[in-house]
Amino acid sequence: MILIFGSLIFIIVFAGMIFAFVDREKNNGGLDYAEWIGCSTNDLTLPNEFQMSLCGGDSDCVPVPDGNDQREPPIFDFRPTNLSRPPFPFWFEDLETAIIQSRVFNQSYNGASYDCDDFAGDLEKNLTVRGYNSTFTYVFCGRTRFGHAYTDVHAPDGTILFIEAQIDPRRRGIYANLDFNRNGRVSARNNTHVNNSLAITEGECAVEIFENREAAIAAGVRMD
Ligand SMILES: [Ca+2]
Ligand SMILES: [Ca+2]
Repeated sequence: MILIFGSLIFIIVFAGMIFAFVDREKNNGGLDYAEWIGCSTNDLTLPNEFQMSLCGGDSDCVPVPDGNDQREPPIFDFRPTNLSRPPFPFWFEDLETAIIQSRVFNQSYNGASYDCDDFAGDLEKNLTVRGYNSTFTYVFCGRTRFGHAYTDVHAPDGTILFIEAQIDPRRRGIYANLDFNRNGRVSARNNTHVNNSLAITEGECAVEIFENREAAIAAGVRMD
């Protein structure tokens, strides 16, 4: 009797585990999200922690806003590019060649004088000169007080790639997935900064896209 009862409990628990797994897969559209989106890490459950490691161990790569700006400027949705089936394969190859030739990733990280915003700003300039529609993205996460900067490149079909400028493209992981809440789009402010760490746009973070690093500073983003 005890044996039968124990077996029954085991079967119920095991079935629960299977249903939990199926449900999780269903929420992700039945796809391995990491492979689908071409992101910067194999484990997207901790995107912020992964990005912190890219700041040379300095989690305050760019300062997090702490003001009391109550404005609510419009939020735009950007579509990340599916890197497993890129619509412009030669365009992607050329882009990676351009990033390698820029050699920005070879700069030495220095938390006081050359950190993420400098990498991202310099790569943006370099790619713009090479003819790419390139922009600069500032990310801050209010709850964790994490800040980071990326270079973006806009693909010919209007989708956007967020690039970790501190990584050699010959290694995996230069494309960052900023779809923190996994709803298939990156919600961001465009050329506008809100100095309020609670003014989030994407998951628990705010994503702000600017023409370049200088435009971000002019809009009020603090860079160290
Ligand atoms: Ca999203
Ligand atoms: Ca800096």
